[in-house]
Amino acid sequence: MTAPESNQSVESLKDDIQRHVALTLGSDPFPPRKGRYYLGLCYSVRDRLLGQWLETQRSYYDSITKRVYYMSLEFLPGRFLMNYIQALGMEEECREAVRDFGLDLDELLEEEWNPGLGNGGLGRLASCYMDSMATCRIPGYGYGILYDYGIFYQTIVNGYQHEGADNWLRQDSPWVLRRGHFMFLINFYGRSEAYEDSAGHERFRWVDTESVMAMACDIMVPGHQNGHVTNMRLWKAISTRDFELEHFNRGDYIGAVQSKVESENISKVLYPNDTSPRGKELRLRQQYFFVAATFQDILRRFRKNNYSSFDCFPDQVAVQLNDTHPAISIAELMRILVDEESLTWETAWTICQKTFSYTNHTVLPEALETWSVELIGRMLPRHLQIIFEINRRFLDDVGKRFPGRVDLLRSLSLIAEDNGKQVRMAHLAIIGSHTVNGVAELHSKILKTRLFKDFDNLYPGKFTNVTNGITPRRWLMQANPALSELIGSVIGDEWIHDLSHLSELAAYADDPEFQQRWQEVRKRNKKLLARYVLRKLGVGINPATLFDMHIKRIHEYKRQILNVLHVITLYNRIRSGSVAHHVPRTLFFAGKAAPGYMQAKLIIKLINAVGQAVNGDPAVGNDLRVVFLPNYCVSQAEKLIPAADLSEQISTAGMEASGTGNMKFALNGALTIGTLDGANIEIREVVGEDNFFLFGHTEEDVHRLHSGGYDPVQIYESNIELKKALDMISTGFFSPEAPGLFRPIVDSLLAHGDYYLVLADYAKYVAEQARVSKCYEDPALWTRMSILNTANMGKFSSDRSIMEYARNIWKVSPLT
Ligand code: GL4
Repeated sequence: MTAPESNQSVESLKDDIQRHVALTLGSDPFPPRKGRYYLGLCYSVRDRLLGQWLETQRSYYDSITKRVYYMSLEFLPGRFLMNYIQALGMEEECREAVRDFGLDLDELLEEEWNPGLGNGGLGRLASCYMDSMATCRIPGYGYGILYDYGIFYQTIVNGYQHEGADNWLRQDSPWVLRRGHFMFLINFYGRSEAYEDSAGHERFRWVDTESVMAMACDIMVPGHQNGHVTNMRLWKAISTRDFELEHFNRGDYIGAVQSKVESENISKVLYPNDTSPRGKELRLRQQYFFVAATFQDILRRFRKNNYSSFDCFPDQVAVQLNDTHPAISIAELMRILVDEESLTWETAWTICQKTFSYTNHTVLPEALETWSVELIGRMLPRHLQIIFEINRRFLDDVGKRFPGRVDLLRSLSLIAEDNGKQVRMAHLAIIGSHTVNGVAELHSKILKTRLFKDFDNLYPGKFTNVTNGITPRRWLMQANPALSELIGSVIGDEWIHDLSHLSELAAYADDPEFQQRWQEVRKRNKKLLARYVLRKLGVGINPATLFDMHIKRIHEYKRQILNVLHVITLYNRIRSGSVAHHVPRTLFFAGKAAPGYMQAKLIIKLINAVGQAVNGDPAVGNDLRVVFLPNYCVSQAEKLIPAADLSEQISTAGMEASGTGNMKFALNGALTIGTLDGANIEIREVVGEDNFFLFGHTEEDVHRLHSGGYDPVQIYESNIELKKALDMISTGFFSPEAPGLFRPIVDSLLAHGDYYLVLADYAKYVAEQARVSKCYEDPALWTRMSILNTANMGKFSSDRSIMEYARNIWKVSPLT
């Protein structure tokens, strides 16, 4: 762009900002204030995107292509403003415009609240996929719920997690476009009624229901500088008019208002459990609410396209179920096709199986969703009937193929009987879909060989793998501008669209000048983070130390405890002077614990208590620091990851389905210490064994140890350093005011069998950490390893994942 044009566009942007401050917000533009000008900028950027968005949506209709519906109860998009600005290629323009008002763009960006509409990896993955669908021009939509309250706001009080309300919509978000004219009626409860149609066939209808309205709220998801803007449609519950009238007619004004409020509760709050659903009625209501609204929208579009018959439905519609949370879709589509569209059961079932595909995101037994037959029968009586009929036909079929195999019928049935009758949502999702995928090679293998072995035998070829990915736009370009610029200066910017180009960096891995520039960028990022930590916690940290990060949800399988045991071990070594010299480290922990997960909350307290002891001990000085950063979220991750030297990916092998934080770190040049779990295995494959710190038992070892013979107490007795660390925890060294406080943690390891094999991996972990320190002492070696990590991460772009889904599962091509 030439200079005069650019001046012109800066001037018109400035005019727009002030116009929005005055006319949209009704505020005085003078003097320029941060909060108002932030919003003025948001509206000005939004204006520039809306045209592209309308154009994209129109192009779908013009080309009548097959569309993808990505259904997810969670999204974690992170802040939007910079994402939009960069997608439009107007960063310089924006910087200049706000600078002219005496403001700083980076400060304005901090005004934006994070939309916390997800728990962790699963929700963030959905947002990376939206970004890639837009950038790869895959025609599609994201569907979910617009929660009023996102994931709780975490504060740390006296070392304990406290949960606060995350009222992110308190001040209307400029990014949420409310579509008051797109409202659908959603039914619940009531009963299924049999009747005879004119041809004398028995049919069913759902009657005496209670209802609520679903209102569409849209958020734009732009592709990177390609003019393509995908829509993310989130539903908000609105009370129905007739629902209120019924009460008004009875003169019950307060009752009418109360029932209005109650029905709107559906979209009030996100359930804060990661990998452990609770069978709560409101949660099932959320699931059906969003499923029913989405299918009405899908059918509305399908009908608009002049369809000739429902047979071509799967040629127009691909629905991806993000975990089992939307799996009730399968019963809902059957209900629509059979009850409302009068299709035969067989035709309807064929359409269903051709339409749906399902992604499994976890093998943890506590995470596999089930709903009691009683609850589904009460809330969704017709759906329960349909589920029973699906099951009856399915088991009939299995029975014919494998006569006499009662065990098989029991293991495959949609209904589990051992704990009261429960519907297994994963089984429904598997049999109602044409394809089921895991999210990393090992995870997909475990699905086929362990968790869903019988299904894999029954349906050869149905199970497949799509390894997760992350968007390089947010996780490198936006989060790490300094590294992006350095990369761009040697290999150009093509990596932004095609991450495999990063491999060209490998040629520079040993180049002393490039190495120095690489180190400077990393040093700068570490300084920025140190400043952030000082601002947030009032704690000073030294950017020259090794930055070691363990940031993710707090869960026993992710083994924050193993890391803590290492920290205590280092602490003891420093205090006893048993190591000649020590590589100074700063340990970063961040992550939320589910509010009802007591052990995880106690782990947070332990991390903080160990931090307090270590940081306050003059014998330690600068050699070891521990910080716990409260309220981990997308924006905080964007600050932490570019400053990391070491990425902790130390889950018990076989338990982390994939992980995506592991990818973000390696992409930004951190080295990984990790187990052979999830996507770690594939990361190690591409970055090379020499550039990855590996330790720990394999998934097969874990399986064997779980089958019997594992004795953590014997390990404890025979390892002096381990014993000392555990004894300090259990005898109150870190909790002198309440010596027994951390007993439950030590009990889980010694008295209760150490299910997550922390003790089994301790010695190897500590030894590998020593190797980490040794490598860090050789800057040329470390920098080379760091460059080679970034250079080889091309595979983990979410563009690659999305194109695999598009080609192999959805059968859609990018728009031209
Ligand atoms: C998760 C997995 O735990 C995580 O390993 C994976 O990366 C993510 C996205 O596939 O999905 N499953 C659930 S449940 N929450 C997750 O974060």
